[in-house]
Amino acid sequence: TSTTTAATTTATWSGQSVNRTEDDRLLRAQGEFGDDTPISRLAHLFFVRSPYAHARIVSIDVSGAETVDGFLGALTPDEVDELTDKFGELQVAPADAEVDRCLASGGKVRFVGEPVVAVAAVSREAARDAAAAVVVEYDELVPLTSADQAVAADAPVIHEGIGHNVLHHGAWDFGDVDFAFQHAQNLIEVDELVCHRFSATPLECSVVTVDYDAGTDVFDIIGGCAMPQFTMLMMAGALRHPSSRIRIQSRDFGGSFGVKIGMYVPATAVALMARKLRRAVRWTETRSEHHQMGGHSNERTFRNVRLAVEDDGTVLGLSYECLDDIGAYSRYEPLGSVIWAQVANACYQLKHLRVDFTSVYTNKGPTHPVRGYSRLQHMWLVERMMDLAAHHLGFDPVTFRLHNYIQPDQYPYTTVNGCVYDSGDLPASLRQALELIDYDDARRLQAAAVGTGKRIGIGIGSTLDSGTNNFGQARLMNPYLPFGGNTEGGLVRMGVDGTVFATTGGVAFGQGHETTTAQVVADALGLRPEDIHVHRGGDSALSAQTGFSGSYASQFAVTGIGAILNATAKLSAEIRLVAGTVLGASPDEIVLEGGFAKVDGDPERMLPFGDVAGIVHFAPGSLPAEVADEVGLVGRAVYRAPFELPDVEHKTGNLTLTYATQIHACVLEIDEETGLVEVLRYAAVDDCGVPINPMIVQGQVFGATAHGLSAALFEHFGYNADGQLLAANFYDYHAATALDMPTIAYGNVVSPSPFTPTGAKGMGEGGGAPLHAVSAAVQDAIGRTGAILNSHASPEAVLDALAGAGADK
Ligand code: MCN
Repeated sequence: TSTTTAATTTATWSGQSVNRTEDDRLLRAQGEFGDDTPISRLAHLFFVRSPYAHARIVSIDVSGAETVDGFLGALTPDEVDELTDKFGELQVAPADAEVDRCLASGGKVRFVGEPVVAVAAVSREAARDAAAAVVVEYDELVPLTSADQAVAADAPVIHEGIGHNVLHHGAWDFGDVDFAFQHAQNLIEVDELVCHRFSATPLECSVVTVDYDAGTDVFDIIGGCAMPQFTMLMMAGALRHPSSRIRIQSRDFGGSFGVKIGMYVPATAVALMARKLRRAVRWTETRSEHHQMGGHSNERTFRNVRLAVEDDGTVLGLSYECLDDIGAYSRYEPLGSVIWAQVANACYQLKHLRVDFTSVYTNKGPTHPVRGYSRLQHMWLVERMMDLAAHHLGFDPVTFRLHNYIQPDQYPYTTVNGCVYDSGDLPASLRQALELIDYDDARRLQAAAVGTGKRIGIGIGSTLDSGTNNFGQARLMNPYLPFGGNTEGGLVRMGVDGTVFATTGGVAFGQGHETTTAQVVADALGLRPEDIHVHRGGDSALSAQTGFSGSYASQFAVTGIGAILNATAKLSAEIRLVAGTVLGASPDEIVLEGGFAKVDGDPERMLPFGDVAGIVHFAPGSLPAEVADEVGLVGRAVYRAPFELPDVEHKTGNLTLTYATQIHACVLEIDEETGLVEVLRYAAVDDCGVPINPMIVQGQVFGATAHGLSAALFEHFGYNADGQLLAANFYDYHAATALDMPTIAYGNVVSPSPFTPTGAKGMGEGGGAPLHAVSAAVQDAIGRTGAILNSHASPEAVLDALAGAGADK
């Protein structure tokens, strides 16, 4: 059901569930994934990885590898230290002294699975054998496997150059928290809550192929890369190589969900090997390797969490301390320390907020952005506290939320830290979600289950997906960064025969960009989506023409489509100028329809697009010079968020452009004996403003829901005391399959964004609502006898909670 109508008035294709253009080639197995590209004289690379979490490297002997048939070459840390600079980082001193290179640097290894030596051979198998023959001698050091160990006064230091294990510390104080705590009648306090470590497990692990041309000194890189321009910059810096001589091409790839932003690290080793061997080299990551260093989510411990609540249920203020365990290297961190602030209020009218945030190094796999990066942990905490407060004060969680939600007439809503939420209707979304799970009936089921050995719980997850801005927020942490928010580029041109081509800056790896781009361009030029040829921006050579960007932060629907629309408007103006000139009309009188430029209201006077292109490309002399000089039938444009820079001094940020909401509701059953959880009913209600393609939006919602449910119920990257990863394969790390998934009832509400060209809001990340909904439902099943203090509803955690461990205050 929709509560509002579309903002676009002339849309024929936008707003329709047009079938995805990309599916035809993917379903016929004609996609081109990492391992598919045929390359002649291809060498294969395999990494020798550290078996220890923290150790000094005493010696490395590659002579054994040299005797393996097919061996081609090896790359050692000493060579890497000599040939490269450390990767660029976002952090400021002293944490910028971190040593991060593509192989273990500074004579140490810092997590199990860290690449130590790279070996190349004529086949993948030979490379693996050669790697196995490399002997590395280690001197074990004490591993730090928790954030608490890392901040202890006598903790060994992971990066000696820094001198301690703290990457970043920030105190964020918005409003007047002390006032809130002095005046509220109720204080809900929890000592500790933990958001667990999981990841995204894309279907395709990373595959990177690098060809090096000694003649032109160009690295040609093919691999799934979510941000080609960012990767190119990181690699250019590390390799001391001009970025103009690094080309990155991402073709089809089986998902990123944020984690493949880190591909610049292994890709740098592959590039060095390709240059060393003067031949193309491919690295194909195994699943275990991916689990070890493919990028984990932020593992966050919240302490001294306090929520101030009035007797009538009004939430006034929240404060907490937080320790983020980011693993051994700060790949894209410490952005996680601050990016939660985009959603400081979560979905609520919170007036006062204080967060003391510390992110620390440990001897675990590095964290990367993972769908909902850093924000979902904050929102999980807020949702948890809402439920605990409702339980404690005797409110129904639904009533409590409806009372505290930001109300529809309050948008645009300025949050406690100065972000502007654009639009939303949370109460309508919640009511729809409750209808979809039949809330009243679920409560009856719950009552009927009492005493049966099964418990029923009902939970709500309220969440936001904040589209468009990472870099603006990064300035809050590091004011020296040159970034002032995100832009995205787009290029739309007409070929010599009138065919229209569109090139996006965003990279597509499953989101359906080809289709939605074709829809909006078709509308703007009076064509059909199948008439538009879309180049996805996964090629840095192409996206260099369109602008810096890639795919992250649920931004394509806003910035990517915004740029494409701006570019199309420029092309449209040129078409109308040429046609008007030829047909003797003003450009304003020309309408574009069905592949023709027509004089409005005069059906006799029209020019096919092919003729427009023909005149411009082959007969420019037939146009007046001032027109011919103007038109190239190319529209190139950027789109940027129309906001000012954040006020760094006061730590406020208003560069995020859109806030899609998702309200999930869940009914689950707990087996009191085993602690097993079964989801009985599930509803996801999305409000991403005006959908460009409702079917694609629904697909994204289903994907994000499955991801979140899997994280909540199954996925966990645990480490033992030695720093060994306990879930390095799919036997030990259960990622949900279709069989594990409940039927998801889908609903939508449309609150158009007043800030975007189509009224759309970015929504692909989903915001982690299933994590919140599952924790809430387990809490509801358990009631006041225990509190759900961990985001992972494992059977053990459920049994602990049932036993009343960690009772809420
Ligand atoms: N869309 C729409 N109407 C809207 C909003 C979005 O039709 N009102 C469409 C867009 O045109 C786009 C898709 O929905 O085709 C997602 O759009 P958006 O929310 O802008 O997100 P991005 O395209 O920028 O993609 C990134 C986002 C993120 S940050 C993660 S993480 C994620 C996600 O998308 N990773 C994914 N979805 C994924 N889907 C797949 N299959 N694989 C991943 O790795």
